[in-house]
Amino acid sequence: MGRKRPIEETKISSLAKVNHHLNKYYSQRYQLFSRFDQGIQLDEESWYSVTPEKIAIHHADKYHKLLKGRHSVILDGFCGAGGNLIQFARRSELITVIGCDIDLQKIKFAKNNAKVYGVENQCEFIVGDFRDMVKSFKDSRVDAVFLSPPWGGVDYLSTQNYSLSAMKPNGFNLIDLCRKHLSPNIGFLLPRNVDADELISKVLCREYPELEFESNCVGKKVKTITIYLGNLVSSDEVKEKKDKNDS
Ligand code: MGP
Ligand code: SAH
Repeated sequence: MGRKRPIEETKISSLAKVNHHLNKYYSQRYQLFSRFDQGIQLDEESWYSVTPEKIAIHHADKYHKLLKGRHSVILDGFCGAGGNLIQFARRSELITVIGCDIDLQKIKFAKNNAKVYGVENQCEFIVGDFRDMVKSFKDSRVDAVFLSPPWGGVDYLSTQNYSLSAMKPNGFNLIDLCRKHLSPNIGFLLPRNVDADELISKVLCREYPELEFESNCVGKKVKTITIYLGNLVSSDEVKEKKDKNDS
């Protein structure tokens, strides 16, 4: 008699079978969450949107360097099922992560998944539209923001040069909102087909003197791009400076 599969795995496996386009994500499940078998819960959008664990750990290292081991607050504006939120919290007990998502179901998954990794006590959750929520944080206790909004579904690669203005919410507006109401220290997770020229020129004319542009790989494959703004830019690794852009 074969091994009995855990209930959650069976449920998700059948979801992946019904939705054939989810099969490839299911086969990468341990890259998404190494503790997948301990009760991770995801819905369809989360399957194709969650940040692979290795990349989320890298993001957390980057923020931890900025926060220098102090008590700090990171706001994960589009936390989904918690791929990034969990790793930010795991990086240090001194970090509190506020996870915001417009979808109550995602917040329920994020809470459950944070529990699987034992970091639920470091996480706070807000259900709502990030654009509205931002304004209630005027007297900010936020040290840094992470943005990973929807890219328009699994077909985001069908365009050659992906523009942040095509995102809903508009990615350039999100940067402006964060800078105005929260913190200039922003990490923004972007698709690998992002229009880098447009991105760099439009961000640098937003009073940011520099930005860091990074490809994120799992194995040899580039999965995502991340840009860093404000103090998240590593001083020794400045990729694009305003003076270079101007010359
Ligand atoms: P992918 O291109 O769908 O997968 O997404 P992959 O494995 O590169 O596909 P292949 O067919 O080219 O091999 C790559 C990664 O981008 C996903 O694992 C997610 O982390 C991230 N991602 C994808 N989408 C559609 C979104 C999104 O809408 N929002 C966010 N924040 N991340 C996404
Ligand atoms: N980084 C996450 C995945 C984020 S996917 C992870 O690793 O798990 C993008 C999320 O943005 C989705 O969960 C979606 O519900 C949420 N979202 C979409 N529009 C939003 C808005 N206006 N405000 C807040 N969240 C939003």
